[in-house]
Amino acid sequence: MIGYKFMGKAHSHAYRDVSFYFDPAVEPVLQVLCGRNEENVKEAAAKMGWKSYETDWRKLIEREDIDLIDVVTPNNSHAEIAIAAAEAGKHVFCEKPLAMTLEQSQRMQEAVEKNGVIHMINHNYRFVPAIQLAKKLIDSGRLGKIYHIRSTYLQDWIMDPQFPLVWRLSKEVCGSGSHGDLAAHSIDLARFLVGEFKEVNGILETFIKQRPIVEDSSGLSGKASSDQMGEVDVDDASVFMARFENGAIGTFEASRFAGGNRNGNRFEINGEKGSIRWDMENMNNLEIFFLDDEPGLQGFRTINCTEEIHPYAGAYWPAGHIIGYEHTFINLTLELLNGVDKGYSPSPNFIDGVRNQAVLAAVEKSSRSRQWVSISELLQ
Ligand code: SOE
Repeated sequence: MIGYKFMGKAHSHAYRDVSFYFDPAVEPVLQVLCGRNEENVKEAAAKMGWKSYETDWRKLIEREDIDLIDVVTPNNSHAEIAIAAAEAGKHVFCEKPLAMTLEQSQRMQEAVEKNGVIHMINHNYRFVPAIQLAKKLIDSGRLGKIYHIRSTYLQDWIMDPQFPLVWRLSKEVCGSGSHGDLAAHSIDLARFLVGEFKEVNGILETFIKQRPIVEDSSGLSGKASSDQMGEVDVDDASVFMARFENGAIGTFEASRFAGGNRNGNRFEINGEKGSIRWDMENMNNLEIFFLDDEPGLQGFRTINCTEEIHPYAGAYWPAGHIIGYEHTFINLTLELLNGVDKGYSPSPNFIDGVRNQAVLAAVEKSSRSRQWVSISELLQ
């Protein structure tokens, strides 16, 4: 695994725990952790249970005792590392968004396909039992034809204008701001549940255009190191409308300026026979409304998806004993390991990553041109 901060911790925990709760077809071995700063990577490896460490990812990729490379670095190195890993015959698991641009993501897809390696991208929210129930209800027709998705992914961690210029606020490192970081998750859930996007029309906005420079910009917080200011060249918020191939329409809002929302990943989907609602901060529950319920008793009911009948839930605790954020990574890791064993790339994989990147790029283009942008035209 290359990188060891927030996502590195989540992935490491999942590798360590997956065999505790499930019986994956292959066992993960935490062989090598890689990071540029020797002292820090050594300490992280010891803490998170990795057997050894490297300070140069190219050396890591050359090693013969590695089957899979997990990329949890900032977005500007995903493509280079993933392509090199694929060319060295290693399976690749990559953080989202897949790349900085659509073109880069397409090269990543080409590389994994050409080299016949397994690939997957980390959209962990698909692996929440309540989201699996949402998928089952929609696929089995219980909601009928889908009319609407109303999706928001709201955070508030950079509202203070004195919050420093960390890496997530630099286009050179990230490609985009809340758009690629947050809207990418909403796009993935919409593709998973509603279907493929047809066209989009959106706005990206940066509210605070300059921020204090910070010496170590690698974290998600920190104190400004001087009075010197630097330019914020990514969006603080992204808002867009969408039409789907199947006729559904949607609205999407991703923001880091939605005060009071710490990780407000939420959506509502309305179909001809019913509606569903989900909120990450209450992630074990799915709210469901059926139009054919008895008149006078109609209303949203709350299903607590902790019973054994729900995917993944049975591996953890008795019904009603909820699971959390970290378990979404464990569930995803189970699928990744089974894919590696059986020789297929579980969804969401790099093909999903490219389609996601196309929607991100289309919204960016629309924000610049103030026009609707078709996804299939970008993918040509
Ligand atoms: C930070 O904004 C972040 O950790 C994202 O990078 C994750 O993908 C998201 O799930 C939670 O917020």
